[in-house]
Amino acid sequence: MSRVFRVPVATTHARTGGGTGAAGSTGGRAPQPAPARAGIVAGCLSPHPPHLIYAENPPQNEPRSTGGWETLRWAYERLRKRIQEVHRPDVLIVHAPHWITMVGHHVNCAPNPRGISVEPIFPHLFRYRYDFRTDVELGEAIADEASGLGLVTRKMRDPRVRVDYATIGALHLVNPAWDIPVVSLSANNNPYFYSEAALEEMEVLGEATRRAVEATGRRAVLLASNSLSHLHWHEEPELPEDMEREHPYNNHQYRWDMKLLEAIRRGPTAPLRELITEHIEATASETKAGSLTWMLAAMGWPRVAGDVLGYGTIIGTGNAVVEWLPEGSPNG
Ligand code: 2X7
Ligand code: FE2
Repeated sequence: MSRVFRVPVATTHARTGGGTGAAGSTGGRAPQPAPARAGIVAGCLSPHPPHLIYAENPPQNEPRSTGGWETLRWAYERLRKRIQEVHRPDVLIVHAPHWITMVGHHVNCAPNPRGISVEPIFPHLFRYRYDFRTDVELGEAIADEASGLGLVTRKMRDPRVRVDYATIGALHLVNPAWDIPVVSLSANNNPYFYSEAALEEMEVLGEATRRAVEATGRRAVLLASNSLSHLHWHEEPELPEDMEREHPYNNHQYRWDMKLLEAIRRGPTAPLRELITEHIEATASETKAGSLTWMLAAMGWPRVAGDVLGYGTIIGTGNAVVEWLPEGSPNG
């Protein structure tokens, strides 16, 4: 296990392992910065459509593009800067709708997932080689807390299981250097079997996540890997990144996304509980998988406004990059 998982709470922000782990051996050097606060330091809505990574042309992704979807990619650029410079997390915890588990909630506890992730509908856009570290101690703690709260939970330890593109997409877009350990959570797909969204369990998973983060003393950024309105075209242009063809699926979908985003920008978050469900019913929103509800529940439905960094459509679906800070955050 890496040293970063064992350092005391007060130094956990030094994720790159540089200076602070050696406290006590610094001799006459300049004093260390004030210890960073542990806990959930930010929550982000971080959508994963494969088009965004395709458009970025990172070396890990095989297909090449000429760009596209810039407003969303620039929003991610700003989010990355905040994560690097302000939040400085020990760990990124991601809940993703395309790691679907039929029974219960699974936590990836494989220490070093490696492989190639392929988007099944858009394999011409996303064939991505990944190789990252898991914060196994925190992953296990989340699974234990979730079991203790009555959720069916599984620690997934098989390194051969392919990591889905919604997990990889959100993680790459917030941290393309992959230098922050990860915990990834599956989406139990029960909501898709019932006409009503069944989000109550996500409240419990959120509570379990918060307890585990606090018990292990991590500084965590949470990622809800969801698109918003979720109807998309069945045909794509010859050039997938032809932006002349990109626009909302229809005005109904767009207006509902704006209704949700206006409420997010207004704050507080508590009214979103109801509104997320209404938005799902109106737009087939991908938040039905529960990632957004999990994240806001983990943050205790804070009495804050969310910062919408950008909105754009991808093959007709609505996507927003949003950051929430916890109540009373020094960075608020
Ligand atoms: O997974 C997705 C998505 N959420 C939205 C648009 C297009 C493709 O993949
Ligand atoms: Fe998706």
